[in-house]
Amino acid sequence: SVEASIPEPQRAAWQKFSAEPFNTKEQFEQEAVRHIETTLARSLYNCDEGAAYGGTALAFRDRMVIDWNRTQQNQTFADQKRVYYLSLEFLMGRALDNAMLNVQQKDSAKAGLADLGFRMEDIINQERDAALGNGGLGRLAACFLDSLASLNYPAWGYGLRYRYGIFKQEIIDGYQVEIPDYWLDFNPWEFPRHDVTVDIQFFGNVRKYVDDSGKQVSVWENGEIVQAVAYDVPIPGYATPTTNNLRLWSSKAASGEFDFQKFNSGEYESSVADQQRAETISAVLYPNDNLERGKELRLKQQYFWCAASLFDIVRRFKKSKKAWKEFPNAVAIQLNDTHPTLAIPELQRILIDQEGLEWDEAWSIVQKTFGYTNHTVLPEALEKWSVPLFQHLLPRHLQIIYDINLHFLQYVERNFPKDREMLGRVSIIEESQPKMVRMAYLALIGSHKVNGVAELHSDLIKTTIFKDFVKIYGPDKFTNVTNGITPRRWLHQANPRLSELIASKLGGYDFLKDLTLLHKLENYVDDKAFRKEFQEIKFANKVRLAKHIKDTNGVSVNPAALFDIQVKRIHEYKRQQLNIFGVIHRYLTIKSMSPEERKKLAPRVSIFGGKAAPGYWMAKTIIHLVNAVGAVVNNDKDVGDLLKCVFVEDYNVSKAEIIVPASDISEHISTAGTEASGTSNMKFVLNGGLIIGTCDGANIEITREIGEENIFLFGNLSEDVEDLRHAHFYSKFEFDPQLQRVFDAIKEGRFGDAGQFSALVNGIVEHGDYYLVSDDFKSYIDTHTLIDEAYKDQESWVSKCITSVARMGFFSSDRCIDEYAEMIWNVEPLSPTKKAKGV
Ligand code: T68
Repeated sequence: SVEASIPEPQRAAWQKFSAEPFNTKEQFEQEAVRHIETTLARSLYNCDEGAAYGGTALAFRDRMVIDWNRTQQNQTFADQKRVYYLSLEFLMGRALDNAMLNVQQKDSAKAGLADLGFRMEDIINQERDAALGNGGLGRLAACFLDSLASLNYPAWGYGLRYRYGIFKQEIIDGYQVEIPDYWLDFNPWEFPRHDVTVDIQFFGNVRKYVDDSGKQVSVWENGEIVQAVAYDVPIPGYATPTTNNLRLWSSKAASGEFDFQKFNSGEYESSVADQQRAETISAVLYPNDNLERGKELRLKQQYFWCAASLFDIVRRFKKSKKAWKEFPNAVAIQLNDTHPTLAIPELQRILIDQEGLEWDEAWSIVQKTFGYTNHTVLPEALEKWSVPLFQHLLPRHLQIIYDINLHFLQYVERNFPKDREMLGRVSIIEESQPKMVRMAYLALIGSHKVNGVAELHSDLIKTTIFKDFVKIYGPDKFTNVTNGITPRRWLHQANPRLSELIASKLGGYDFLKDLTLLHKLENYVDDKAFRKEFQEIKFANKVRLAKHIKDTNGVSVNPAALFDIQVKRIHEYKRQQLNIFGVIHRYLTIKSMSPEERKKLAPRVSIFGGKAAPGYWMAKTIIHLVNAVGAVVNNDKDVGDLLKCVFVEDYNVSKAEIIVPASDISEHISTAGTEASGTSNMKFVLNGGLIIGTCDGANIEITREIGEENIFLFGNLSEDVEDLRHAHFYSKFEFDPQLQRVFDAIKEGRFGDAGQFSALVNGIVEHGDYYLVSDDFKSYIDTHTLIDEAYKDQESWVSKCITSVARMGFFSSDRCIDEYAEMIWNVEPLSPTKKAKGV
């Protein structure tokens, strides 16, 4: 055991003074005040909310560290297989509220803070979001970390410690403006490990020679070295002592003699410049979602992070002194999209160049170790890197990739001798000018399982981008793991009153660990008191959002109106343009009505939010149109409360926690076949909102779970998309008159200079309407009419909402992680040691 390795007298001394986690209000206060007075050097007389946040966070950090150390020791000694989740993005949001809830000490802290003169909510709001991600992919990684810890899996996350997270969005005169997000001023949640460093090489050349035993050896040398420094973030599980680790790498100049010489020979400035160039690698998160732009610095980020993580994983494995063939029994590595694909040739390189394994033996270890998750079929999002760039930056890896490809193509040739064209189609190297490395193919070939993130998506990858590979490897290499969300953050934390109401009926909070228990709520669908409380909670959440909108946009919205929300990254495939055209249609309809007719209408608030990639001009145009429409509609006396249109600035995780619980209807309206899964759809339904959506991504499974009668589906199906696109080019189009009326209003300049929006309209009218907005428009607005009617019948509406919540158990990320563990990783949970205590 751990203890037995330490001599008795020392053990006794350690145990006597070892830290204990606090469990009461008084103990919390003692810890918080100590930190405020010592760590932060403040006092009763100058403790503002920022300092109170600091003291609270540090008190919780200390508490988590005790369990964290214990967990790491426990996992090391248990020596079970571990999971490593490699993701270039972890969209964590705020940590304090989550930490308080997961260690179940929020009540102590709330009472303690009240004693000290502070309100919990104000303290929580002091924290900045850790926004190291773009959208769904990054937030999925964060939900997975929460589930891995909550389910006691021995697991680590590996990522990059960006100095700048996703930009902060400001709306100025209706346009998006990006502000850098420098978030590390005060980050109590990370532990710099200046002793955990890895030297990472770039550029250089490969020298080959034959050694004494006659073996070909490759040495990658004369490159430039950058140092990776580890920063560790504790990830507390819910209601368990298990506290896992998220290791983020930061880049700095290698402290070699070279710099020292430069420094001494008076080249101070160029030595500082080297320093800064090295630090650039982990400086900034690329702000594109579902788009790859082939920038050299991005490839550098990817290799830097993969190489540091693999070095760390291999170092840990080697301490166990096991044979290399045991590696896949000790290590499972999951690739979150193709961003970490370089980990595949990197492990092969370590095994053959450094550890001296034969190619085949090494490759078999590699394939057993990796699993690859695909998150998109959009062609513009599939990663490709130019061969010349690769050759320059990572010459040895390019050779290894060519060798992987050679072995693979020989295998294909043997098995499909008649299909010569297949070789070109499936080659990792695309024979273009310049040649390109297709990362998704490399990820697939180097992994033992490939999964999509919702059923439709997992089917689509098998019939489109990976069709040939299904023939080559057979269907069993491909599987589906439908995405999920953590109910801790997305129910308990974001909607505490709903969580409490559910707990009161289900006899406690067990549903937060087993979300399928929600099914028992169906017994309360007709319970008057329950329904009333459920509605009151929704209303209170809408009041909270209305206040946020008033404070930030200056627009008053009526909380009794139907809140219709679309918040997600702005992208043509997600079709915020369809939504805003629908809003314009509604506005024009209201304008054309008599005052008597208007009285029969259901009041609406259309709420938009989301960031556009800074270089995505069309997405920025959509934001501009939403704001331009809002400026007109919100100030039109004819309209009043019947319609408001607002754009919530700077949508992020902490804003989502306010917005999601306040929706009546949310929009998940991507062109069928384009949204791999979607995860906010799950969040909205879990919080008692209904959704309008296309038959796409996880909407389909949500429908299956909650029932067709509880969702508003519309639009064309994915199997018809190809033909519809084709038709736009080969037949003359008569647009739906209602959509035509919307376009006419824009062209007349009713929302400002029409020229600003012409590209958006022309994309549909003249350039083939790739996202099929015109094809789905009628069905979309007809469905909104149904929604208006349904909302008027509040009794049946509430029944739909409650029934839906009760049937959402499937969409917990806990279910999802258990599926990965069983089907892909072959790992078991490790029961935590009972008591959190030092060595
Ligand atoms: C999203 N992908 C999918 N990508 O769009 C969404 N891409 O359907 C799915 O639910 C979610 O992943 C989780 O599976 C993204 O969010 C990116 O953010 C991204 C970032 C960089 C490069 C490419």
